[in-house]
Amino acid sequence: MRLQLQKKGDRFPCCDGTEEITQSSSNDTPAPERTVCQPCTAGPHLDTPARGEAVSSEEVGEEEEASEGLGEEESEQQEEVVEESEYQGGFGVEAVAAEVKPAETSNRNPGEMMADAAPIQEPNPPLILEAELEEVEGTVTEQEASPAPSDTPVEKPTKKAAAKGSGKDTLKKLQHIYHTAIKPLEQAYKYKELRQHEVSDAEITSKPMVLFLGPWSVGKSTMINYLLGLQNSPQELYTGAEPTTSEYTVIMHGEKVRTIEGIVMAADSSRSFSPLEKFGQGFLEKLVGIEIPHKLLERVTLVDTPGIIENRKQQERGYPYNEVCQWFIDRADLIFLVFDPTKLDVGLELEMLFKQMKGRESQIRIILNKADNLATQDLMRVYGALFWSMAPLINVTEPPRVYVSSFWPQEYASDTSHELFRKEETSLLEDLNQVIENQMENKIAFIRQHAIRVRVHALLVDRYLQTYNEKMGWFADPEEVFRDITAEPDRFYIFKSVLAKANVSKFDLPEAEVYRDFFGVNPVSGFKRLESQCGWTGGCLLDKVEKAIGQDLPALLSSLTEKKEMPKAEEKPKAAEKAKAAEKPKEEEKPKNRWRRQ
Ligand SMILES: Nc1nc2c(ncn2[C@@H]2O[C@H](COP(=O)(O)OP(=O)(O)OP(=O)(O)O)[C@@H](O)[C@H]2O)c(=O)[nH]1
Ligand SMILES: [Mg+2]
Repeated sequence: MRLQLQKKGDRFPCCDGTEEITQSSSNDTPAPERTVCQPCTAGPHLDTPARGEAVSSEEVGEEEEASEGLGEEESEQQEEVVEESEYQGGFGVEAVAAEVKPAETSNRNPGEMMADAAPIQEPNPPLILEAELEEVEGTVTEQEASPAPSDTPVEKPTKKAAAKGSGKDTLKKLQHIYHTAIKPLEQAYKYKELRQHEVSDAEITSKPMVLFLGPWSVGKSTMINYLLGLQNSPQELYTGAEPTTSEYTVIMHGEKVRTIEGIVMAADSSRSFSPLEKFGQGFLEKLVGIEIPHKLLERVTLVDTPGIIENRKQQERGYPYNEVCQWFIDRADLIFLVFDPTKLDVGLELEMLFKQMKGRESQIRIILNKADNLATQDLMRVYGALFWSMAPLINVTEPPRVYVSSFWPQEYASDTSHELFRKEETSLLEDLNQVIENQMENKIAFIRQHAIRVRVHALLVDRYLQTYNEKMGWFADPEEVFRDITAEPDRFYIFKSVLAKANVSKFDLPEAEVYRDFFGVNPVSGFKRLESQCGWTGGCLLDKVEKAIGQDLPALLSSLTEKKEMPKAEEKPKAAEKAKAAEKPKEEEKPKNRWRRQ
């Protein structure tokens, strides 16, 4: 049974006497300012279960069992969810209610179910800033120091808290490595001005980001609506058969539904989007944030993007499209590259995007969406064609995973592969869940990739400077020398000599033209040689970055893996429990991931 759409407004039935906020359009179509009502009661439930398999009563039982086993802390959190959801008018209440409701009346959307499928023992903590970390740690110490009042039950440190603690630790170490080993070199060689790639604390501590990219009208916005269950709600993203989305829409968690203009998002340094200000006011007008109190968004931020229109000239967009894409691609923990099987045109803009994704292949998932438009045989043909057109673009031994399904709440057409679509949808959600759980690993990898780029940049500037100094004789014209070396860097083996250094990949080298502009603003003579960037106590800047890339960050990564594995060893059931468990019939075993259908 597929999810049935509701009449507009049903989810937010109570507007009288509630706060009204406006939500602007995120589309080309000049939509009127929309009023979002903050409901005073929970919206009604849909009568049919979500698409795919319904939550079985067996699973519901398991969930009840699990919640019985939760500590006080968890119960409190659940109460909070209920309070919040009353306010949301349906999202959260439905989620909690679905835990105890029989499958037939469950109406939860896939994203919500996935959010619930999160392991009770979080591998990574909610991310917070260093200052907050210290504050938190200070509070903990104070609490530990003062004895608990006799009538207060002493809260034992739970495994969840321990896991959180270890995650916080990793985050703190990551920030420390960035600030002490990478940032100094970044600043000394003005890396920020080269690629507009500065890493902020907010970025290090932000939630994982999922980016939706692809040609126009392939169903990106519909997919987000479906994942979050936004269809027919006032927050529903605009969709349509024509090119619809013209803005980068960041869908994130908030206490209440509200829209944030791009200029406001960029001005707020506590958000990870403030570096986007560098792409100009033209771009900020194309950036919009939507905060929604949704459970999935507590763990992940989704970004909808304008569809690629191959025959559109880039300058028409009014902002540097490729650079903006690069910014999001570099930071995305997961990139959903969505295609419509009925129009697989790979043109120049998409090719450019593939180039920009080099090095991020493991984050890419290709989605052959709207697969319900084709009969199975045609779909197979399209699948082959997709790989054929992508082969020269994604040149890795292990090509990205392709998901074939139809990510919308409508019924699949009768002559299509229902079973396959459902399984693919489940796999995609598991994949997403995995990425959320691995967020800390991704952050470390992101910082390491950033460090590699900073190192390459510093080596290049150093080599330019060395060449410049060598060419500058008593009678040399500085202007002429500068022009020579920036116009023809290959004549002076600038890039080749950097490439010859250990661990420099040609794919990490920026284009030579980039340095013509860079040195035009930052004269080459204004920099210092790398060999002179050493302090008495701190060592040399380059050595620090190299140590971070080669030792510190990989060590942090492996310590994280060890920490994740450790609780498993501690949790080993005692012999008696083991024997008891062995007696139980297999079906009663709890699946590791509650989302996975066994
Ligand atoms: N048959 C079918 N149609 C779909 C599916 N998903 C979306 N659509 C339709 O495809 C059209 C385009 O959907 P959008 O979500 O607006 O596509 P988009 O990729 O966001 O488009 P742009 O914003 O223009 O880039 C709409 O008319 C949707 O109703 C699907 O799974 N199957
Ligand atoms: Mg769209």
